[in-house]
Amino acid sequence: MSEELNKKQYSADSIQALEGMEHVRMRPSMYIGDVGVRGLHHLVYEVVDNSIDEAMGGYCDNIKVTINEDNSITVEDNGRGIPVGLHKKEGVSALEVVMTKIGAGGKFDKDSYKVSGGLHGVGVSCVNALSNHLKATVHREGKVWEQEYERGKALYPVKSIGETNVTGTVVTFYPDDTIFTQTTEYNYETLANRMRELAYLNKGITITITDKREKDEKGEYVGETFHSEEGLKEFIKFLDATREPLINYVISMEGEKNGIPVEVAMVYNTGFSENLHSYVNNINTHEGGTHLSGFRRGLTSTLKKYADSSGLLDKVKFEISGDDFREGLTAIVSVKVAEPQFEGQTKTKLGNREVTSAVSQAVSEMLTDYLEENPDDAKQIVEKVKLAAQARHAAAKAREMVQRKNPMGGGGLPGKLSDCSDQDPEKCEIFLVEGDSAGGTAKMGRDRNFQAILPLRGKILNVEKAMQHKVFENEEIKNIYTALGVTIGTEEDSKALNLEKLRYHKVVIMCDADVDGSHIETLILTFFFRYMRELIESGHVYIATPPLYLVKKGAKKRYAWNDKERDEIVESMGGQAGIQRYKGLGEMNAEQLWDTTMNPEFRTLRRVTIDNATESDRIFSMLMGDEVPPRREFIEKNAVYANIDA
Ligand code: 0RA
Repeated sequence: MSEELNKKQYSADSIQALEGMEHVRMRPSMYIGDVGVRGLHHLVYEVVDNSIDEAMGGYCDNIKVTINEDNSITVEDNGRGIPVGLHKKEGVSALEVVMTKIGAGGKFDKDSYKVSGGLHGVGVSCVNALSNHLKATVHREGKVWEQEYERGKALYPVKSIGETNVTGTVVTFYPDDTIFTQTTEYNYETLANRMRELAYLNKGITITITDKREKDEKGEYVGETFHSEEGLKEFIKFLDATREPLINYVISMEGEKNGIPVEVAMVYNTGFSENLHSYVNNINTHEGGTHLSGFRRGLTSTLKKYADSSGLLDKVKFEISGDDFREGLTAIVSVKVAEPQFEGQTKTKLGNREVTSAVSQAVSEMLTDYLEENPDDAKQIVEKVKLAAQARHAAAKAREMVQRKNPMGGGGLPGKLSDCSDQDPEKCEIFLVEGDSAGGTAKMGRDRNFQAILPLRGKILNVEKAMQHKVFENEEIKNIYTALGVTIGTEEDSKALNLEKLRYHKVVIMCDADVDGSHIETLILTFFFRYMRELIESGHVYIATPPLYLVKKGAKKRYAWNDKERDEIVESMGGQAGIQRYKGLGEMNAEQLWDTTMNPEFRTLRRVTIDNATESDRIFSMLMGDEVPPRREFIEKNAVYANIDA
């Protein structure tokens, strides 16, 4: 009995002890999502969010983020400075409470409107817990205050180290490499993209990012300054820069509805895809939710009402659906919700019911005014909607064809597919291979038990520039649908992808490591991004990485995936080795392809993720769209393969 009690007591104590900072270190993923690249970058967002909060309260307009030479991060703002006075309940300075108590972040400032905060809203104390070392410097009340921490524990009480005539907070932290075991190296572009996004979402703030690890041609540190006076209105121009506008005007509104701050901006382009981006408290809600439903509802009802009453639809015989109003539409919806409920697989779907009608009303008012004041634009939009409806009817027919040929529908698998024998989707993989000849090699090299091969002929259709029915009529694309066993339309959503009968849990794109190969890879990814995004989001899409070199000396043979590796291998062989550069998969024999690229024991597959859907959307439309200059610039900046072939 007493032993029993002891046990209970013990576990209660251990839970107590684990509370807070220790728990963060023990279960970091619970707080920051993961301890990979994403989680590492999340630390920065968490610290910056505190400064954004301060800015949203109107106390700060300048935020500086620096990647230091040693990969530590400094975030600096010109806000009021975190209070350093005694926190009565805790008996230490408020700064120490903010930095070392989980969930304490700024709770003692009830008046300010706090809605920002990272994906998990865990606060800067989490960052502290997950850092080897962190230093907080506060400029406040004429003095400079400082406190340092190791793995979340204060090294000394707050001390004054000098005088100052400004206010603000500076935080420098070193991510703990025993927690972030994969990497502690920051990616400039990832951070810069988020800072740009934050600057657009919070107009008026200036956010500067500097990378002290790298200098440009002029000998200056790499960096950018982001500042937007017009917020979403400018954001949408940035997102749609490579598309051809249908109307030369950004429709936008900003205001409060039922106590919920709502901001919306939208434009129509001549393209066919729908690009909706939504944010709640500066967080990108990839899975949408009630705010996006409100947007759709407001848009459809207002446009429909206008089109009906203006007589523009008088001679139209077919029915017009909600989707038709969104073809060629790029829109951003940003709301601030005091107590957001996040749902969905990745917790990025807003659940708060009250938000739907707030956004819907806001959009209706905005659009009604706009349509009345701009009858010419209104007519253009309605004409586009009519065309979209027409095309949708054609697409529906083509899509039926895709579905009828579905393996479960009895239509049979594509003739070009070399299927595997195992029937368990979880164990099965399909390789989408560029060209029939590489397809042949892959077919010979594979393990036919669980690996299927689908050769794709030449360049697949650029879906970014094609109307929907053309996409569904395309042979290669039909083959992909049929081979994968996925269909379009679920009970909930007629356009959603149905993955229930997915036949392979790994879908691997295998292309040559050259310019053409990477182009084809981009075309296939564009197709997946626009038409099978759920497949990417559920983690089923991978890219194979064939080696670039074979290094030979005598009987010794080794493969290299980049120049550095090649040189190291040559050196390890004592120099003077023969080097073969693989120009394509076709130059490898079946055994080599298996050894290097297909054998699960030795290969490297890169899983495709959508880190930042907003940026991905922009890049796909740029890479696959009509305008050449931005594409050339991107390719030159990212020309891994182009250089090799030059
Ligand atoms: C609570 C109260 C006050 C400032 C802050 C929080 C604050 C926190 C952070 C985090 C990063 N930068 C920050 N700047 C300010 C001040 C309350 C007052 O001065 O009355």
